[in-house]
Amino acid sequence: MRIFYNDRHAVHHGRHEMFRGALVPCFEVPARADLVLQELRARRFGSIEAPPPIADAVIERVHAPRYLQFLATARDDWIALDPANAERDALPSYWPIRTFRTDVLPASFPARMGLFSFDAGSPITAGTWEAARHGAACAVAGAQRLLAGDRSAFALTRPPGHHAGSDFFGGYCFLNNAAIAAQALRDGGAARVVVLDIDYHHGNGTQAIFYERADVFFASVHGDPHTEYPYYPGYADERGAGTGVGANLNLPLPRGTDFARWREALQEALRAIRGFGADALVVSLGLDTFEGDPISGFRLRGDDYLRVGEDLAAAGLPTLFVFEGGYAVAEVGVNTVNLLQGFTS
Ligand code: SP5
Ligand code: ZN
Repeated sequence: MRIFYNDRHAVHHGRHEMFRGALVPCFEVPARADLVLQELRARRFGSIEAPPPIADAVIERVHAPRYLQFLATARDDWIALDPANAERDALPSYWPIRTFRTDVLPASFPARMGLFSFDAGSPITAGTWEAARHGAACAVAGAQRLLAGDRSAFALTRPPGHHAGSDFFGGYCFLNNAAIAAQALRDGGAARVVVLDIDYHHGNGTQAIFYERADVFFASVHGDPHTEYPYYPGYADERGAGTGVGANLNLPLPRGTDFARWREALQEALRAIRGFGADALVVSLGLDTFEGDPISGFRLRGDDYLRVGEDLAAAGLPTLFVFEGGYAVAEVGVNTVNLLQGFTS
């Protein structure tokens, strides 16, 4: 399996996120990707390479130009507010809910930041734009391998992507790597593509991007939004809209769910995927379903990921894995490579 590694990921290293009124250290840290890379090397799994650069046009297939413009200049705009901001990360404080105007682009940077985000947990740092762009390049390079006939590929990158929508960031995500890859597969000739999201958190960004489309099926197994982040989307009755009706499947599960029950939901998603008749599969690979995850509530164990990989392989589709969440840093490398090993065994 070819692994496209984002060797620029560590330039995005947020200091703090807002949690219940306090700034706490970021959960989404560079060591996560470092430890996956270390485990891949230790087990001599796959061939690790750098992706070719990505063209803006490929990102623009998924993300709105005014949002990309915002991200590209956010750091400079933040420092222009106050030179002392060079030592701080940017977090939003204002959001335009419901009846507020969102058609006018505010001149104020903090106001623009709220327009393009949905939480205060996703700091924009000095390296966010660079790391995110290189990450999207990894996902697209993997998609190109599938189009060239490879059975599988892995985009090892951070920041993650599945919470980012066409024109918003949040949930530690800025560019939706999985969605950009799915679109690249479509544009490269795959008629029907599936994104299967097995991160603990609902992939609201990916769902939103493809919600009205019949050519990209989105399926997600995740914590019940009644109690779990991102709270507002992710319910089972979200089935798609317009021509996309039926091409969205949410399988929310309660906090505390163990592997046996989680695996039944995975099988249900895989049955739906088989029925859809896809040419390629993109897996949003979050490892925050692990029992030791500090911010999540499922109870998968290390060896369970071998079985997950086997189940995914049984779908029989060219498969691109895109790294998403997983915050039990000490175990994230072993769990990730277990899953990939299960897939290839
Ligand atoms: C990609 C991904 O997995 N994003 C997840 C974003 C979750 N953000 C909300 C985190 C809430 C932190 N809860 C801390 C609990 C400490 N006991
Ligand atoms: Zn997650």
